[in-house]
Amino acid sequence: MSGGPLKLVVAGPVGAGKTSFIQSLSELPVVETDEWASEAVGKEKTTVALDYGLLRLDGVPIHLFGTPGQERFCFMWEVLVEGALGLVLLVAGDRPQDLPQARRILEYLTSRHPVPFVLGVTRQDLPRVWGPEEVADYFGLEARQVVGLNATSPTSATLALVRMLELVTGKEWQGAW
Ligand SMILES: Nc1nc2c(ncn2[C@@H]2O[C@H](COP(=O)(O)OP(=O)(O)O)[C@@H](O)[C@H]2O)c(=O)[nH]1
Ligand SMILES: [Mg+2]
Repeated sequence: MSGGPLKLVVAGPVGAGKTSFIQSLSELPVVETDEWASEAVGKEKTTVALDYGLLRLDGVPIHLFGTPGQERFCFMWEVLVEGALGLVLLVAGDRPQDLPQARRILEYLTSRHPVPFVLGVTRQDLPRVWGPEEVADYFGLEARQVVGLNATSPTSATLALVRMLELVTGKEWQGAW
């Protein structure tokens, strides 16, 4: 992992947990660009441009960029994914109705820039949500590529990040690479 700043992109539908995930991992206060939503997105404010956070792994800075969830901002997704180390695509386990949109985002991004990705199913701390196995079936992905998490928990978010980095490096995490 060398050559230029390391960038990780977090994508997914509105409400998937992107901003929470970046907040859970970032050592800096997250720069948010939330604005009043122009669509009914189930919350008043939503990310319009991007979220930015920073974390260090073994001293190596990793820049975290969260993409806006609304599809009218899809041109931003592409800009962000270019040159990224990896992609974390999030979908909320209690919003199966968002799975088709999550699939569209994934296909949109990976068809333009082949990038290693992990699919994160958030809200695993809540009862009666879709688990990673069910979502893996829906996407036709291997179990390894789909991870359940609570995006609001730093420990849980870190484990999802580790899975992503294992996929990127092809190595298992031993406490260091
Ligand atoms: N219980 C629980 N709440 C979550 C989880 N992820 C996100 N949330 C909450 O869901 C709401 C939307 O999350 P947010 O990070 O803003 O989603 P975004 O639109 O993808 O950036 C917030 O109120 C979060 O606190 C999770 O894994 N578990
Ligand atoms: Mg957000």
